[in-house]
Amino acid sequence: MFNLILFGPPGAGKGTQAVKIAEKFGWKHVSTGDILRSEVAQGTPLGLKVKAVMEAGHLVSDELLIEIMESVFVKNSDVKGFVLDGFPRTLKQARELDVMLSKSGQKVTLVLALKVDEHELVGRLLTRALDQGRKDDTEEVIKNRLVQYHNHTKPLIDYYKEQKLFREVYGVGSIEEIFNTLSSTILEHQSIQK
Ligand code: B4P
Repeated sequence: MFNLILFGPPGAGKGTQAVKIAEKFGWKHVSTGDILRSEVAQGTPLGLKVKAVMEAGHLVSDELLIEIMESVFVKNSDVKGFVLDGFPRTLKQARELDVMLSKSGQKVTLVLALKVDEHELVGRLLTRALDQGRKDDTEEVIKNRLVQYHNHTKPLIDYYKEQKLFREVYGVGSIEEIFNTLSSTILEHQSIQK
């Protein structure tokens, strides 16, 4: 089983690339952002709890995210692999992910990070605001999301570097070019594992 974490700041292209990777390799795409947005759209108790937090560009609590991911793993015990998009986002989530995977004898296989400079990130998210009208794509909220990334998510780079799981790919260029680089990095990693 291949457990891939697609890593990067908001707007780096994680969601865009995760869909393509999941399709090519036959893996299950799990976007915690999509899961949370769907709860908000349906007005579930969980959605009502997280709506304001998300709209302000803050991180939803680790406890809720861990609960969500536990149920994802239970429901998808038969898949060949996972593309985790947006999870983990804090050190606590990363450590809990290791615990959850170890319950079925699994580990994180590879962390692929998309490297994109901040100016490009803000531009992309503002463009998405025009196309999709996401409430967290305003300039002020984007700034907040980047601060959250620097404070809580960026430290995961060292966590995964220490485990020699971290690989970085340049995330600027055409979607297809970036996808090809990500795919060949995965294939290379698979061949080393065999
Ligand atoms: P997410 O949905 O994960 O938000 P994101 O980081 O902005 O998504 P992503 O990075 O995938 O955007 P993409 O590049 O695809 O999370 C939203 C919120 O949910 C968080 O702020 C938080 O509140 C909450 N949340 C989620 N997970 C959590 C967790 N684990 N813990 C706590 N809270 C959590 O897209 C960006 C834009 O760029 C798109 O418009 C795309 O078309 C464009 N793009 C992509 N590739 C491009 C390229 N190569 N060139 C030009 N544009 C490109």
